[in-house]
Amino acid sequence: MTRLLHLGLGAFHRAHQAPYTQDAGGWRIEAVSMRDPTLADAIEAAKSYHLLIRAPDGPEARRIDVIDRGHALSRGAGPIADRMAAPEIAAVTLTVTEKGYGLDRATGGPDRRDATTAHDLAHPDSPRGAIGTLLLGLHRRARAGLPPLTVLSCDNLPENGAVLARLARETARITRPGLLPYLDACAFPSSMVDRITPATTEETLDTIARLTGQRDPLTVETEPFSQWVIEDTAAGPLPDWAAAGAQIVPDVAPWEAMKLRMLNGAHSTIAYLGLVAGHAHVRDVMADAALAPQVRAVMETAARTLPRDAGLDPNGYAEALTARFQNPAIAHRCAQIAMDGSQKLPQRLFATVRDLLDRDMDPSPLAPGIAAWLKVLRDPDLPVSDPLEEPLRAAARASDPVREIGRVDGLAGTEIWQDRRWTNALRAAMRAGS
Ligand code: CS2
Repeated sequence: MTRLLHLGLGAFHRAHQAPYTQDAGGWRIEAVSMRDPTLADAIEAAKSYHLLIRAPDGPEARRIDVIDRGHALSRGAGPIADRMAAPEIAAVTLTVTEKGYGLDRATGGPDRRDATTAHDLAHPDSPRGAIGTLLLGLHRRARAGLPPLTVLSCDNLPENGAVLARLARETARITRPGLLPYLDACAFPSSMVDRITPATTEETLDTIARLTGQRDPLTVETEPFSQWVIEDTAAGPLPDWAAAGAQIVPDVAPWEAMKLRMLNGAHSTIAYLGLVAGHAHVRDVMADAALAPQVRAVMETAARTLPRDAGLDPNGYAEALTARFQNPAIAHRCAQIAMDGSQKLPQRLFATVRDLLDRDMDPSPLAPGIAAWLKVLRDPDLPVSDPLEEPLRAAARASDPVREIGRVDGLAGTEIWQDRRWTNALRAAMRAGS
């Protein structure tokens, strides 16, 4: 029976939560494509797809057939909300990307500058975004007298569960105050998700055809490594994800901090250093003798900000990350990781800088990546896909970009841009990289 409703049918869901759910057994998924209706139709018609798992010593194919139905949000939120209000549904999971939350990080509430969010606040019965759809579904579910749901964020945001719970409440306060008690009864566990999933290319399809005899257009390529750490709180039953290898823990925060700051912080650094140096892929940056030590320095510096008593192994993690980034079989494009910097850098790098400054530690190892970000923003020939592209590019091109970036409306975590210890480090990195 379908018991999980997932928002965000992108490659990451298909490479991460879907295989965990298949391995857990018994549960089936109904998934919503937030943008592309053809993907929803294709998944529903095929009822399966391939994972192409790229180990350094050769690829392996795996068939995933745990997704039964596909919905397209662009065709209207109503049918999706109705499914959320079906008695057999017990949990909603989300991979809608950082910007998909429409979160105002300064308030924790909805960001009215975001067009989708503004629309959903004005039209809560015909939402176009993730939070509006979730609230419409929960509203119908509450009205039907059905038990509350577990709502599990699987996006790369720190304390993603708590952030989502607060955002849902703040939004409901405006659009559906009557829903607040029901929201209180739902559970919003936090989770740390990890699996490198480059965008599918023609080469992905050629390889899967070679391995399986079928050129499956729904193939998703990924790495062998996979990790999922889930907070131990729920409103009802969940799949036995622990049996499938997930870690269920009382507090996800240390795991999230390690992953966001070490993996994603290094990843964004790689992406911008790579774009500036003319490298297409992560592995090329890792093979560049001038750049690889800078990446390693980001990991090691981020590790100093992690809690010491949480059972983490940051040294082992850095070793493993280096090998994952070097994986010669994975062609992960710098341009893919570079997108949406304004949504990613606050938790990946700025928060680390802030913690270093608070402890009177040197943040300069994090400066080259940010300096490269500014350089990318200044270069009209380099790709920037970011909801704040216009103001960021303008700030980066100003005569004093370091001062102006800290003033961009909607960019979070910018307290550090007032601190001379950070701005001096950044200016030095900019001079070194110019
Ligand atoms: C990447 C992540 O695209 C990006 O910004 O840093 O998607 C990264 O590959 C995953 O978080 C790995 O788990």
